[in-house]
Amino acid sequence: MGEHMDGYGNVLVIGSAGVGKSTLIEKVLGSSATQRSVRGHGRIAVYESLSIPFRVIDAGDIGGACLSRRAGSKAVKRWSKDNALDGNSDNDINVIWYCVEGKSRKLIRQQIADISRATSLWYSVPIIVVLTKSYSQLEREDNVQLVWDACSRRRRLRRNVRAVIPVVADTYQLSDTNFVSPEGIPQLIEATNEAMPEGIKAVGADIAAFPLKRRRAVARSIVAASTAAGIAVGAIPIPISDALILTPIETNEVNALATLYGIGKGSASKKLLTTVLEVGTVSTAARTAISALKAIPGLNIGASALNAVIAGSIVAGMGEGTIRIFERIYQGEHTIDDVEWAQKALESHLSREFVEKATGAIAKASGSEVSNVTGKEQRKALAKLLTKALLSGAMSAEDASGRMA
Ligand SMILES: Nc1nc2c(ncn2[C@@H]2O[C@H](COP(=O)(O)OP(=O)(O)OP(=O)(O)O)[C@@H](O)[C@H]2O)c(=O)[nH]1
Ligand SMILES: [Mg+2]
Repeated sequence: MGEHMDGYGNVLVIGSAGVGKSTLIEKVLGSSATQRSVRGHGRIAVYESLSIPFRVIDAGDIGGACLSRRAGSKAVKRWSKDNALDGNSDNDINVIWYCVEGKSRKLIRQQIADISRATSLWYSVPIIVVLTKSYSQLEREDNVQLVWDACSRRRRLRRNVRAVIPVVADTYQLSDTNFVSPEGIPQLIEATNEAMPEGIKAVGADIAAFPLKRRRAVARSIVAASTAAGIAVGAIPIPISDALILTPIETNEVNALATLYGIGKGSASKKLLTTVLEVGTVSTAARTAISALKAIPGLNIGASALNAVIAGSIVAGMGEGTIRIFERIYQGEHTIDDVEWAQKALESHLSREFVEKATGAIAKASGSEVSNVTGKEQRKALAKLLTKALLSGAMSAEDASGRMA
């Protein structure tokens, strides 16, 4: 299984049980990654993906209990040796991701104290400390500093630890309408490549392309979570303008996407972000889209479900349109000053392709899987329906042509 990919570096992932190693690997490599369980090597699993320029080895809980540390280290050593016997030159571990749960300072201190021992077999291999589950934005900076301070007291770590990266691998739901967006995956990919030895490192356009693909996947998960939040808010009957009640969710969505694509929140990009938001909330394009969706004939879902699905559609359509704009800025085809272009592009997206797709999705919403359930179950079914119709494959036409209408 999984053709051997030449010239790939090897990343070894270490961390206690349950810190989020598997989740992290899945989000970095994408769902199309191949997994090889290496026979006779204990628990180790080797992951490869065409979209990422390195191989990732999950050795389980090497940093944890004594027994599994020894077994895990032995398994990795054996894997390296066997690979060498096969004539593979790329048998060495090139970079270590040391995963530490970023949720509690006490836990971080304990786990950092263990790095030296857990990585002692790979004496001079660069280490990237990944603070997993860094859900609290407020604590991220302090936690990173805490790790650097702890490492600075140990000579080997001072030399080997190259980066400390807070990560939220997967959307973390705080409530029906509130969530923490994925964070840190592109930075981790870039730092890992940076730490690779010359010759293995992906360079130039190659390395830029890898994070772009992964960014798009992360962007989709931000939009999916925002859509679910839009549906939840839309289901609550509030007597104000439809588009306005979505403002907080859309603000959150656009800001998360801006961060993901390296578009700052400073004064230079303020005009762009404000314009994008206005298109999605108070513009004629948004109002026209909403009226078009409301006018779909023959729907047998209740008023609250209808409002919910329209709200979700708008958030999904906004998100998809925003991704397209930010991607092209990220690729250097436009700048954050091309506000007029961005406005037109988003308006055109909302008034044409989007309405067509959303209309189809909403018509489907009167089908049995939605109308036979109520409450939370119904909102879940709606979210699934909308993300499928409005997000997946939505970009394939642009992928082919590299252009937006
Ligand atoms: N929402 C969210 N959940 C996460 C994240 N990272 C880990 N989790 C959850 O934390 C739990 C443990 O994550 P895993 O990825 O299985 O952890 P692991 O380190 O592979 O665990 P072992 O294989 O048992 O050593 C799972 O329920 C994950 O869904 C994250 O970034 N976001
Ligand atoms: Mg796991």
